Amino acid sequence: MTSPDNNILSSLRHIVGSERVLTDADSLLEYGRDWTRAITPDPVAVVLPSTIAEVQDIVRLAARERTAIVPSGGRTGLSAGAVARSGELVLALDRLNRIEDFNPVDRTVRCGAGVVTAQLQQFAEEQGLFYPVDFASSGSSQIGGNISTNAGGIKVIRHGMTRDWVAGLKLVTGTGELLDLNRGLVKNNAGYDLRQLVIGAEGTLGIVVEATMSLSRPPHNLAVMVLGVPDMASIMSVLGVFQDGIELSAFEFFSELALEKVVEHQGLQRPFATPAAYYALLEFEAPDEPAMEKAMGLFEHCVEQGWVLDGVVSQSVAQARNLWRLREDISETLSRWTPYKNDISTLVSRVPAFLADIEAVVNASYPEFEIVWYGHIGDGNLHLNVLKPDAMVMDEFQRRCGEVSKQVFEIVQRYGGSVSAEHGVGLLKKDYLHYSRSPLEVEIMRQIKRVFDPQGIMNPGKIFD
Ligand code: 2HG
Ligand code: ZN
Repeated sequence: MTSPDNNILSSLRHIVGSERVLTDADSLLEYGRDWTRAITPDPVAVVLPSTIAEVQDIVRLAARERTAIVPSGGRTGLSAGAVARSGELVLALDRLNRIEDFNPVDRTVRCGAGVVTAQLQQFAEEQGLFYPVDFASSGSSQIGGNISTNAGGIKVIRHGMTRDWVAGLKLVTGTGELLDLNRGLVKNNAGYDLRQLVIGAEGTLGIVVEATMSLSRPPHNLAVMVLGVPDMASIMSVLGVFQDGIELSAFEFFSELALEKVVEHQGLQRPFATPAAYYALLEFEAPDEPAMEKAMGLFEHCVEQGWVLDGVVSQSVAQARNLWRLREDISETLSRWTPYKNDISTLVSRVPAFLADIEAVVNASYPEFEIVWYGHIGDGNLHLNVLKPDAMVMDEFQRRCGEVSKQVFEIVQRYGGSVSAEHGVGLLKKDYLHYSRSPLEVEIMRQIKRVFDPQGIMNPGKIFD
C-alpha cells in the first residue's frame, strides 16, 4: 500500500531527481535543525532543488498535499527558525548557489539564495568592492537565510543590517507564485515595499530564492582597539567619546568571563595583562597617521577620565584578526555548555539603566549559574548567555531559564526594547513575542501571512502560532 508520505516522495523525486530527495537519518538530523539544540528535529524528507522553477513545483505540490515546508539555508540560526520538528519537508537552498550577475555601475550583485555570505564577500573583494554585513558564521550562513532573518552582526553600527543591502529579491509564495520585488531600484515609491515585509519574515511568507545585493567601497586600513573598562557605565562613556570623534565601524563588548573562556578554549592570548571587568572592541578606518593619532588622543582622554584601564591597538592585519577572534569566537566557545541565550536590545541611550536592571534580576535569580555577557553594545544589543552546569539535566535547565526570562523580558518591555534584537523569533522566542509586539501587531502579521500563504504551509509555528 502507498502511504501519503510515499506519494509526496515520489512526486518530489519526479521534480528534482531521486538523488536530490534525502530521507536517511543523518540527512534528516543535519538538515532538520539549525544551531539550536533544544528541539529534536523530525522532518519527513529533505529536498534540494536546483532552479527557481523546481522550488515553485515543490511548493505547489506541498500546497496540494498540505505538507508544511521549512526553508533551510546555512542553518546557523539561534532561535530554531529552521528547525523541522514535526514531519515538515525541508527545502534546502544549497544548490541555488550561483552568483548570477554583477552590475558595476549599480554596484549590485544578483545571487541565488544559497550563496554563502563569505562567497559574496569574496566576490565583492574581487571586484574592488565590499559586502559589509559580517558575523562569525559568515563561512556557512547563506544569503537567503540572512535575508529571512535580517541578519545583523558586528558592523551594524556603521553599515546597518542585511535589510539595508537588499536591493531586490525574488520570493516563491505559499501558492508557488514568483514575486520579483523591487528589481534593484534605488528609488521606487510605487506602492508598498513588499520586499521589506519578506526580510526578517523567517520563511513564513514564502521562500527567498534570489536576491540583488548592494555593495559599497572597501574600507581603508581597518584598525582594531581592545580596551579594558571597569564597569558598564564606562563602556557607554567610551562609546560616546569615540562616536563624537571618529567614525566607528564596530563597537562590541564582552565580560572578563567571556575573555577567560575564549582565551582558554581557543588558545588565544589575552590582549594585555591588566584585568578588567569588561572589554570594549572598537574598529575604525585609519588610512593615515593623523587618523590614528586622533584615535589615540580619544583613548588617552578615556584613560584620564578613568573609563579605560588599559588598551591595545592592532599594528597589522594579522593582529587585528586575532583581536577580533576574542569577540567573534565567544559564541562557538560557549556552545559546549549548551547555553540559554538572550538576544535583547533597547535604545543605546537607555543601555546603562537597562543593564543595571537586568544585572540585578540575573544575579538574584541565577546565583549558581555562570553568566556570560557580550554583544553589540554600540547598537544597544546584548547577548546574555547562561551556561548549563554539567550536573543539571537539560529540561530542568531550560525550565529555570524560562522562568527568569519572563523577568528579563518584563524589563525589556519596560524599556521599550526587543526580545530578539537580531536572531529572530523562530520557535524559541515566540512565547515571549508579546513583550515586544502588541496584540494588534501580531494579528496584522497573521493576516499578512494568510495573504502570502493561504494554506499555512510556509514554516508554520515560527514567530507565532
Ligand atoms: C554573536 O554576536 C552572535 O556572537 C551569537 O550573534 C550570539 O551566541 C550568541 O548568543
Ligand atoms: Zn550577535
